[in-house]
Amino acid sequence: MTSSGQDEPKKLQLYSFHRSSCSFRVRIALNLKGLDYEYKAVNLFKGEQKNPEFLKLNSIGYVPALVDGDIVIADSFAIIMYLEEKYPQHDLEKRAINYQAANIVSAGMQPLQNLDVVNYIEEKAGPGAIIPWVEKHLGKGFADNLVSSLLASCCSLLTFQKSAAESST
Ligand SMILES: N[C@@H](CCC(=O)N[C@@H](CS)C(=O)NCC(=O)O)C(=O)O
Repeated sequence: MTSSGQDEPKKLQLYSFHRSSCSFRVRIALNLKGLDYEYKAVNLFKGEQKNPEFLKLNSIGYVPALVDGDIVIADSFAIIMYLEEKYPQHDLEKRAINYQAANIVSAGMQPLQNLDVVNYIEEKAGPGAIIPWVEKHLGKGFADNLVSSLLASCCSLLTFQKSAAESST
């Protein structure tokens, strides 16, 4: 209870695996925003994402999942959008560029290398078959420095806005 008699807000909880790129991006966002959270480890190599307790949070069996009081959000992109709306830091234009870069990675690249996919390909096409598959799909996403150019344009936008603001004062 706080001194005004209200319940203390509960600490955010992040269900995460240290090797999961989807979890990295949420940890990065939480840290950039300076938000304190409780780390709940889910070991994908031990299959803990399939434990009934975790499936109650995310029935598809993927990390990350964020618990904010009664709210459960189980998708890195949705979590980051939620955090930005709840604790806004950026203008619309910068958010749009960031969402584009994030979605290329989270929809066009990462899902193609998920454990389920990798194991399935290795099972059907044999050991090592996964390597050209991953190279192909990572290569597409990183072609022409697509993601880095987007992020660089976002940074130059920031620099431009900062210098415009400085010159108008
Ligand atoms: N769209 C989801 C994808 C989540 C996802 O694919 N998580 C991977 C780790 S990066 C996972 O939990 N994989 C477990 C498995 O394949 O069994 C997100 O961005 O959060």
